[in-house]
Amino acid sequence: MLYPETNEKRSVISLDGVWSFCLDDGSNGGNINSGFIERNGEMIAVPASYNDQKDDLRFREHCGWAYYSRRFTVPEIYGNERLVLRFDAVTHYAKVYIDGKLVCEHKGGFLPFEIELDGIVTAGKKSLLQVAVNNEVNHSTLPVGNEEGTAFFGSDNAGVPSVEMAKVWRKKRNLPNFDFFNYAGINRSVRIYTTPKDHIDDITIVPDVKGKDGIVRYSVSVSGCSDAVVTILDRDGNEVARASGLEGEIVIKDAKLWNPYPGDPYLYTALVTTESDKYSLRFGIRTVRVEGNRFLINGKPFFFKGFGKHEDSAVHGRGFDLAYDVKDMSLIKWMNANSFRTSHYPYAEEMYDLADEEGIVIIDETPAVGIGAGASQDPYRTFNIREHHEAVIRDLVARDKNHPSVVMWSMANEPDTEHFPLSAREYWTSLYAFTHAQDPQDRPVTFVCCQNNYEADLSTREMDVVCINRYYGWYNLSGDMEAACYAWNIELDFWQKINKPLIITEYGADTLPGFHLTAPEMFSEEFQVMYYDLINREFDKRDFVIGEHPWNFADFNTIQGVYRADGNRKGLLTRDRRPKMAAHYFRKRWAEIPSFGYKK
Ligand code: GCB
Repeated sequence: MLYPETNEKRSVISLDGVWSFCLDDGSNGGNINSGFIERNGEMIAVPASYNDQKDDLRFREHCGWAYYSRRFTVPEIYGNERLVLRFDAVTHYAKVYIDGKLVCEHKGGFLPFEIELDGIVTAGKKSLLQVAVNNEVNHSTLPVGNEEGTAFFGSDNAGVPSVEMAKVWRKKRNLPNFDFFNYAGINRSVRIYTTPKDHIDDITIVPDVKGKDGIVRYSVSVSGCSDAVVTILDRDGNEVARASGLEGEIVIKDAKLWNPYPGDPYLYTALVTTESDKYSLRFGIRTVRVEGNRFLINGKPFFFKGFGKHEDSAVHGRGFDLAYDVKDMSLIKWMNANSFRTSHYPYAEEMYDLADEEGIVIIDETPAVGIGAGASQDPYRTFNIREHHEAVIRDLVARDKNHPSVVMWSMANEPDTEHFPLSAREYWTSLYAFTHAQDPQDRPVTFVCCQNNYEADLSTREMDVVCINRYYGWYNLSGDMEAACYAWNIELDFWQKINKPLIITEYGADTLPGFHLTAPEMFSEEFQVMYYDLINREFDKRDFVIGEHPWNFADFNTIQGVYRADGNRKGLLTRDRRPKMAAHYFRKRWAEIPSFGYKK
């Protein structure tokens, strides 16, 4: 799927701004025709989550439908163009109405969807756009919500069996099976873009390297056009190669490769023109391959220094904020990191563009978090998620396939692979094959495992790279770093025998900025530094540990509960991006660890 672009042939009309908004009172079920929206509308900013924009628990805790509404007019000059309405992300379920007519439904809160406006909107005439948004999470959504009445970190069932408690709860509530706030609404931009009637639908680029040359296999899908010319421009805009045809192979002599930070992330532009349309796509030439227990980028062993992140900031919630994205990129480089995982959902497209530009490597994750955790029945047989999971992977790859920064797909975070190991293995290995088949670049595929009983888990070892989240010294063996390091070594001995590359995708300790101790104990800044320093020394002894991603880049908001004071505090930075001592610690450590060749 192409990102909207303005050029000689195309233009973009932003529908971001202040919309009218209201929460459902439980009586409308996502339908917009009762006059309810007109009677109850109040101002809300788009894009942004609605939860923290008002000073009222009803917005924060809302569960169910909410309604957005605004009017728009497409300028008359676009009367002969194809018009497409694009939502970059609506969380988690959207019903889109134009002039009272349902024109689209979309499930999944983190990927774009589009509506062709031909026959629906007339240029020069005012239209009413209304969006019903549902934020419910359950056993058929990704991320997964709990249906049995137990909140992940909730404490409101004090001593009462949760199933009993659920009966007396008066209001409907979400019980997320994940540790980040269930921010909802129109979280990313809304636009109408124009293209000529005969137009380019999609472009796929598959780069390779042969000796000193770059090889670019491409394909262009079109509607109404019969041919395409692809011109490759270098960074300065000079033509370096050209081909014609809807698919083909282009050789770029003495190509400059896209290299991760602090190397040069060289980007070329593929300028695609047809008889009527034009689109320019930036891409990089690089290779990605797993070999033995190495992860090779451009044929050299790469070491992942970076983070699990979140899209999370005050007021905006999970709403798109370009300034935060730019700032985060700056901080990633300031800490001498080279990578991050889009934990626990696909991020805004703009972030991937920045990563391409800065040479920051991405592990691209779906929103499949919490599958089965704590479930009493086999989730792979009882949850209705497979079809949706495949749709999300298909759309994720279609959206992000051309980004050089994306080097691996993560199908999920922390599914249960331990209690129903055989059906888990069947689910994950078949989805692994499905994901590989979707990707024209055939990047490595994984999911992130958290099972304490890692020997019982038969799925993680089947992935291209083993990714594990572990909290020895925090949730278990709390504060006892000697025991934590011992436990780490027992586990690393196990993975060593599996003989695959391993990335520690999460480890960390909640830390209150400004809380200092001379003898480091939990929650102090000194403890966080000691925790990482001691554990990292163990990782350094193991060649197959090819990456360390402390959890988390920054403090973030989550569901309230006894484990969480003002959110999850495991950030190396505070939520407003100020460094804790551990940020300085990693900045120094990673200055001495090269992106390539750290582990031979
Ligand atoms: C995990 C989860 C992450 C949580 C983290 C924690 O394993 O993947 O979403 O936030 O632990 O801090 O508990």
